[in-house]
Amino acid sequence: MKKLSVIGMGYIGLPTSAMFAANGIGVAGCDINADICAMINNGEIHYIEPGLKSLVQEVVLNGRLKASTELFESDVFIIAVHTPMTEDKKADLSYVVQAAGSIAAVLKKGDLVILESTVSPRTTLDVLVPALEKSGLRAGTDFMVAHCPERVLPGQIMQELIYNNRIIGGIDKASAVAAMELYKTFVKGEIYITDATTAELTKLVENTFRDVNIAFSNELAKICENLNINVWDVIEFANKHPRVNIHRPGPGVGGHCLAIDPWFIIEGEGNTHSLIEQARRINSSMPLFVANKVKKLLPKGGRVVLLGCAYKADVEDTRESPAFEIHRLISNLHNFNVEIVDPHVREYDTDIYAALTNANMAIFVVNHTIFKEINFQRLFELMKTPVILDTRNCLNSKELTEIGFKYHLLGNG
Ligand code: SAJ
Repeated sequence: MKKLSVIGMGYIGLPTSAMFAANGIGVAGCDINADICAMINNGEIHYIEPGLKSLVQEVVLNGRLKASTELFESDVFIIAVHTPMTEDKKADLSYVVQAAGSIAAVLKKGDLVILESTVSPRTTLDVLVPALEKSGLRAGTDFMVAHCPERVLPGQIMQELIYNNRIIGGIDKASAVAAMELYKTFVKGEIYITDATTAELTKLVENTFRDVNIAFSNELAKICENLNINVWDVIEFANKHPRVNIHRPGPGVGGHCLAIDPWFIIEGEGNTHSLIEQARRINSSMPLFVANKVKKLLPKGGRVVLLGCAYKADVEDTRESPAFEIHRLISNLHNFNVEIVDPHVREYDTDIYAALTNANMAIFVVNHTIFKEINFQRLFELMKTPVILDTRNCLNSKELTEIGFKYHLLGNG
């Protein structure tokens, strides 16, 4: 039986470890954060992901997953550390390099190293391999290296880990095949093998496709407001065409993937990225678009409540969420007092009705399912001026208008 170490017990490393462990492979989980390791060893997890906690409890209890701050000798190493973006919008590979350094210290002949973290193109060849070769061993001859980017959707990670297709890029065929054999342990989707750089760019391109498509829909939202028509109708009708699939406009694009990955493509390119960069800028302009709309609707200012600051529906993750930029922009307008409420985010989990008492406007920034349970009749009675701005088209406009709300929709002129 092979020994597997997974470095990085975060959003991807922990569920991946639990999945291997649940399928019979002993996993040594490694993280620089001792508190996280202690939590895992107690069968606890440090973030919310449906289905993860029970699986972690099971594999910790049966001894197949054990976390430590130390990295031990293994046969396979999976790197699942995060790759933040630097101030100047480049991939910060320092955690990958640090992980590679600790692997190099225990690497032996015949080992396989797999990079799951999202990285800029050529990182596997130009950064990871040289860092591992500091061991004195040679990649391709003494050990194998593959890039197997994660592609799972937060909130559905446990199912998607099993059923999504996977792209695996090796520094050579043997590396790709060895990684494929390993993932077959639990992956039921197709596994496609290629070279490392192709796998790296493919991963970035998937999220960039969504980002560019969303930018298109956001631009349409602006155009429709100018034309005094409803963008949601336009998109719905256009999407009736068999070859059209326009994404949803909104208050901006958040999360650690779509808002970041396009920059990893742009970083290594000269002048060939104007479309990708422009799409980023359009999506980043949406909080200002929302703030301007608020100013137009409430010219005299007042108390405004933002509902939702997670980066998308039904998650607790607030990374890159446009809500904070909207908050900053509206707060900076004179005579506005802005509050955030989000039942999914511990820090902002305050009473919705209390927050909206005497408020002049409720802005729905996130389409959390839980918002559907709001008693709008009660809200109507509590608010000073019953104005709603729906940035996600997630509310029942007819019902709200009947209650007496002034309902406004992003993208509807
Ligand atoms: N959004 C819109 N309009 C849309 C779709 C999304 O405004 O039509 C916004 C969301 O509100 C959110 C952001 O975009 O703020 C990103 O949300 P998302 O659901 O598109 O994606 P993520 O970031 O949660 O996960 C993506 C997924 N990639 C793809 O679907 C191609 C996931 O499979 C990846 O594993 C993940 O990125 C990642 O880790 O790269």
